[in-house]
Amino acid sequence: MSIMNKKRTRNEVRAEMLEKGQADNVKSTAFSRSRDQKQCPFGEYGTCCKLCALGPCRINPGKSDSMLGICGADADTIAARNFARMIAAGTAAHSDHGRQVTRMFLATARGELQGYEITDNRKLSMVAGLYGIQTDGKSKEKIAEEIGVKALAEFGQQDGELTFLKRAPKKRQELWRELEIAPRGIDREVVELMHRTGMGTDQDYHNLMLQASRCALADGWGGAMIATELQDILFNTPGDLGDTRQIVSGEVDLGVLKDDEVNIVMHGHEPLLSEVLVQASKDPKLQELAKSKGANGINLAGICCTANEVLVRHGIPVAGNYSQQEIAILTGAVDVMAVDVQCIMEGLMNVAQCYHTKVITTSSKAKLPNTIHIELSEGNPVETAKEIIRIAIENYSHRGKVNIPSEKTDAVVGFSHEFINYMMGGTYRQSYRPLNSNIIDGRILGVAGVVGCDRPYSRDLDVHSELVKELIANDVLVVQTGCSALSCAMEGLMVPEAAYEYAGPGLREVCEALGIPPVLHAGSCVDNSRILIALSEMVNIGRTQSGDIDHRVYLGDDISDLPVAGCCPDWVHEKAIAIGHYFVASGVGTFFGPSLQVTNAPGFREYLYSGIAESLGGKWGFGATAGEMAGLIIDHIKEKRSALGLEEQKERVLYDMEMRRKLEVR
Ligand code: BF8
Ligand code: SF4
Repeated sequence: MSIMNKKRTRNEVRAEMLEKGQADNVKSTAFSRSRDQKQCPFGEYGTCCKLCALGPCRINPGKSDSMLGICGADADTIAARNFARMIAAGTAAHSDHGRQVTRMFLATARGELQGYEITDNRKLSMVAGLYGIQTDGKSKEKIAEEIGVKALAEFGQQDGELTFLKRAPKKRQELWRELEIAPRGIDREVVELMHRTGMGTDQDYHNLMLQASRCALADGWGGAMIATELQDILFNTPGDLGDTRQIVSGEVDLGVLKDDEVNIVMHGHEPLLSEVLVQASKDPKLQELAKSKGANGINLAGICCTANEVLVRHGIPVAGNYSQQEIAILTGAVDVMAVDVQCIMEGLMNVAQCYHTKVITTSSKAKLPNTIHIELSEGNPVETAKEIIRIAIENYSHRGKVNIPSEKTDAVVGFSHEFINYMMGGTYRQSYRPLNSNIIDGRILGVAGVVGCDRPYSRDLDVHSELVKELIANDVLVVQTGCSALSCAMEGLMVPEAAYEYAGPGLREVCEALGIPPVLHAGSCVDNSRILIALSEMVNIGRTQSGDIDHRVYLGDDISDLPVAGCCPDWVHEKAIAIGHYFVASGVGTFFGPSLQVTNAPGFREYLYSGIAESLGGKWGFGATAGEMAGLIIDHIKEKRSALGLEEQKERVLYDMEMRRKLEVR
């Protein structure tokens, strides 16, 4: 396996494809539109309010102390309401995904749905245990049905607490209860936050952020976690395949598209669609049909988070991340792009119209004009998948000029919480103990979760890999999800060899011993919930059964004590803000860039960057560049280390301009 199989930088490839687009009469792409759009400073700095028809009211940068909206709202209130509404929207997105998965899970358990089955028995019994379901003598379908009923009820629950909160360290749970931010029901927290951010309701941003925290926690420990766990039961936990455990490898980047095969690109988020497409594509009749049309086979590739889902479970190749969705079509080789929900650019249609590509929508929640709509059937999803594949096969012969860049990279992926546990200790001694002890002895400085979106800007350096390379050079183990993970995979950071090339000596030694990359791909954006569980586990093993500290592995009693950080270096979607805030409310220092839409609200901004830590332990931070974010993360981890009394063994490896220049994007 080579990490050096790229001839050109991603920027060069992109430039060539965008030129092809121009020649093919594509009017615009996100790259050209992002040059044409001038961002409004009021929105960018967080102080535009359009909550009511007296506005929009805008607080002028520089005059924010004196200016007020017509109702009297100040810059801090306006920015806080905008911020909180993003949290509500992000929570709604992940949780509605979780709800859909739960509905399909329940239908599968009841035998009402063909194409899915209850696959991961280990996770089935673990989740049953959490819900207090007695499993003795029951079939797996019966257990799953009981789980499905309980999980579905949590969306509409009015009182009490979400079940998965009890997976957090005890001290964290107590803090949530003390602050009265333990989420009661998923939908309730979203609705209440929407209510409280409306005109004339909650105008104390401290109070508002309490509800924003409760809502975000309903995402991370609720909707998103339910999505992850039930998807795992249906489709297998990445890296944990019943009796065998193995990580998978896959290829990433435009070079995965094939000249001589029918290319179907799956784009969106819910693996309900992509999983049945994977199954259906193996149907010998469809393979035959493809051959009869002159194609050598059927090639599936993913975009965005649904790509992550099938990459980490099956090694299905990935054509790209968010910013690459239009570029995939520019190759002229995409016969069908099948989409479900979230992060689907409306601009796809303009591009697709210049090619033979058919865009097929599959969810009643997300239709695009001038596309084919084939609803993912709630009765027989495999039939829907076959229909989509047949359309792609029929469309194969309509291709015009095709130009598929040869560039692609290998990635070793599938580092679920369960697999990390196993890889550290083997089958009989599964544990995070080796991770904690490597942190204590300084081989690993700490752990950073680098997650989220990527923006369609042309740039010489890729912000994700630039940041991650600096972190691993400083012995920070990196765990990734979302489009950021795909960016680093495309830059060759997810193969074991990357440890030799980029990791600091301590981290390199650990990676070498375990045969793992220094950057671990844990899945899609809802799979950030896996990171919450991993962090809880790092805390929980610090004490023995009887409650005594085990000094060999003790890293504090709460997530907020751990030498870890979160980062979303290139956020786009509101979902990223919801994720950021559930990490903060879980006790993690979380750093975003290259903007944060709170700049011109000094009181609220300072509250997010420091004041909020007094109650939640976690806080927000902002860095405009990869270097700034890396610095903030490393400083934060070092602060946590010194609070734990861990001796500092080394200085930060600073990436100066010279070193940055050497980090050329492959
Ligand atoms: O849910 S990372 S651009 S695809 S929002 Fe969207 Fe952002 Fe990508 Fe995944 Ni997550
Ligand atoms: Fe203006 Fe207040 Fe209405 Fe916002 S809620 S638009 S600040 S009047």
